[in-house]
Amino acid sequence: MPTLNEIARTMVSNKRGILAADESIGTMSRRLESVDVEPTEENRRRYRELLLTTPGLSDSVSGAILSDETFRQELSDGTTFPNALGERGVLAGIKVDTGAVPLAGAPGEKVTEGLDGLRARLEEYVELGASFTKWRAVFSIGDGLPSARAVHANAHALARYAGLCQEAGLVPIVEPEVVMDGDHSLDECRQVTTTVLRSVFTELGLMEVRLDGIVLKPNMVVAGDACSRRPDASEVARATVDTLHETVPPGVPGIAFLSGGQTPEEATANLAAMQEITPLPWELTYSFGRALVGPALDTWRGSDDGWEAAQKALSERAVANASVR
Ligand code: 5MM
Repeated sequence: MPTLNEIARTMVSNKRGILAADESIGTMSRRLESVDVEPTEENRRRYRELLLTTPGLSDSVSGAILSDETFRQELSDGTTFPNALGERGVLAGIKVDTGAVPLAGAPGEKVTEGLDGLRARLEEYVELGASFTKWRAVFSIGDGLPSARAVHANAHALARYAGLCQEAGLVPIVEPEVVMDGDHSLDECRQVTTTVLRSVFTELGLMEVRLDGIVLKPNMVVAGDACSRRPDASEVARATVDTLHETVPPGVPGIAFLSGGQTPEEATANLAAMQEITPLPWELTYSFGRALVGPALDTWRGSDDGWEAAQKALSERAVANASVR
């Protein structure tokens, strides 16, 4: 049995990254509707089959994060999704949070739930073939936001989740996302990301989570999507790496960024600019969702005729991100 550290290092090394295909049923249904595909269980399954059977996927992708629905589904040939990934040399991951809900007393802010019964769910996911897990907390930047209580509640939940996963032999991806929505500057994003990451690592420490057995999945430090000044890739890279140096202990094996609404090209360029800053104590790679699968979904549009072209579109993005080192 590989150790937590060995699994974590496999997830972030050798130029490979992690495919985030764990959209909840609601999010995936909306994405299918956006390309005129009926949001049925079977269409969600077909789309995930398309992504995960892409030829050569394991050259650039070390692991794929799935949702509970997909984890229990099968390819057309009857192989379960976790087994199909294993056969292709890709680790199977499972999103185990149950979503973000409004946080009491904190208007406009959310706390991620899913701790109740998590120990038993993790045991089942291990049986089904999971090697790692994911939990995402979201933080908005705004007037007085994020509040101290939202930062603390979410960091505490992330640490409790991470502890339970390690107890079950699963590597937790710890995903605190400061979202891009808003007109905040790069510097404001940097300040909030610093506060959030400091709180997350304080809580991980209190919970005695082994830092060599996690993967951190943060946002890049970028300006809000409505900010008039658009920092270039070198500014984003410098601000992000400086923030990580201030907050992330060197014992963490790797950092796999979310894309957060950046275009595929922006996300790749920002990652490439970070790879030019050396030396770094951690591996830096990608765990993109939309920036990896967006072009494939747009190409497929539910048609069997578009299947191969869609797989090629995914492959191109994965290779582009894996080639930046
Ligand atoms: C793929 O989307 C993930 C699940 O989102 P919901 O549970 O809200 O449907 C999401 O956590 C994703 O893994 C991260 O946000 C990274 O995706 P992006 O598109 O930001 O790279």
